[in-house]
Amino acid sequence: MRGYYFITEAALSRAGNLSDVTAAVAAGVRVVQYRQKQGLPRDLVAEARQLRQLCRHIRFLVNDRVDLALEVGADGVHLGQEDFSYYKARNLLGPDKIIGVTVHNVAEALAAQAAGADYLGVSPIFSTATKADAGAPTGVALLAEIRRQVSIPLVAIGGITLSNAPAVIAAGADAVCAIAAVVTQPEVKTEIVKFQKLFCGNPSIF
Ligand code: TZP
Ligand code: MG
Repeated sequence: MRGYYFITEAALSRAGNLSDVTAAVAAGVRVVQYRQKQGLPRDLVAEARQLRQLCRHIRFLVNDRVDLALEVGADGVHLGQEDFSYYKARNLLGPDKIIGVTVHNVAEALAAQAAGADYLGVSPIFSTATKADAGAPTGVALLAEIRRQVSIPLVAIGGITLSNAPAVIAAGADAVCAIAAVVTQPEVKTEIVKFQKLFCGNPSIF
């Protein structure tokens, strides 16, 4: 599991989620997370279905919404600490779906791994304006400490740019997500490819 992890962000996107996800797939990402906090349920289902189709050959995860993930046949969900409980999600999704959990410290990381999470999102590594309630930055030192203490894959997120991503990867991130640095740019595919190149060998996730 190494490479760029794509998360949609319609509020910042220049071209919209469908265009961005098409670009991400063309750039060779192996996982896309649909993160959409606002909208009518029927609109979310319709968009998630389209994205699921675009991501039919790669992993497609849904942020927060276990119901939406089930409805569109997603490969799994990504849950924050205040979201749906891991155990309830696992019961609803079954043993084979992917469940990622956001963690902010070592204790949360150990708890999520012990519960059975498939990967951890460590966030925010640096300060970010993209998520208002992201909390205090962990820095790369805490990422490295989490890397020492857990064995499941780590996805680093929050304030990551092409300049600081090498330090994040060196600290032990298996994958990085950089929302603003990618979806605000005119060529989303080109930007993602730049991140993919930071990973030695064949970038792949899961
Ligand atoms: N979760 C933790 S930080 C964050 C999310 C979704 C936003 C990251 O956005 P950016 O623009 O890469 O800092
Ligand atoms: Mg959440």
